[in-house]
Amino acid sequence: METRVSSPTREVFIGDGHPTVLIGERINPAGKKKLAEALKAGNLEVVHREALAQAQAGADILDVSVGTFGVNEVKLLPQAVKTVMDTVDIPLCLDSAVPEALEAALKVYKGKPLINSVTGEERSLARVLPLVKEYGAAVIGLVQDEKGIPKDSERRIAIAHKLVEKATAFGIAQEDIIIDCLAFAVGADPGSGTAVIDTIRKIKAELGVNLTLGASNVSFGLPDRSLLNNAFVVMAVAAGVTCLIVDAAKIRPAVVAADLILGRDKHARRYIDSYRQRQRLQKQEG
Ligand code: THG
Repeated sequence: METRVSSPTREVFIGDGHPTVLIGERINPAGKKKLAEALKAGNLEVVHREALAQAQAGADILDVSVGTFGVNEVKLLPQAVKTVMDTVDIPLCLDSAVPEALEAALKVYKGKPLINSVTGEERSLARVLPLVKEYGAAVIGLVQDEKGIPKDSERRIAIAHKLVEKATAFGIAQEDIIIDCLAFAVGADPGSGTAVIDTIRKIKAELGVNLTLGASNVSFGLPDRSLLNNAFVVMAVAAGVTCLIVDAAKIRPAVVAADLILGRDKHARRYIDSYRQRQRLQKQEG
């Protein structure tokens, strides 16, 4: 199972035979007052800067979200996507809960993007799957439906089956569906960490599709979030997740280490390169 996404000049492959793919999460106004204010004013300078920084930090794909109160996503998402395409040459993940905004972004995107996301809700399936098919994109499917995000593994797995069935019925290849098991804050619910890991293992065994996670959700409300996020992504990768929506600058070293341990880094080349790059940066800074 191999998902291919692309920019005009680069291809990225997601799958068990490849190192874990990192989708940079930082172009997203959630929890970032400055970025939210800039976006409301139509200023895309921060988007440009974040794109550069994340590519430099080793993100393989960039998630682009402008969703915040007071922003017209249909207008702004394609503008943000153009800004990012003019800044970096890596593939993009178009992130919006507004299908019209996804469509507007798809119209300007050059290459094969990831669409983030479709849910198990009939309304979302009916609106987003045709876009995935028409634009030849790949899509992230969230395991939530009209009743919200199920707590138990069985219902999450059932939604994953439904997402894959509906997409394939639309003529979308299984390779182009990536399931997101949806992580919860462990501080709020002590069982949520193991529930997600358990769900990942089962969906992987039953469906064989690629899997992703937005890792930062795990640490909401707790101190030293980066430590928790790092511990969590290593477990998720060991359980079968093949791409992650993360802050690459904070997460990449641990994921590169996990990939080496799991046999996805021949001759430890990426591990050693990653070490050398951090050393160079430290010297520059210190
Ligand atoms: N699954 C999928 N897509 C997603 C998510 C997911 N997209 C959005 C989100 N979750 C992933 N992106 C982010 C972006 C930012 C933060 C977390 C997840 C974040 N922001 C800090 C905060 O809220 O405190 C602020 C960070 C800062 O200022 O540096 O944590 O799960 N498919």
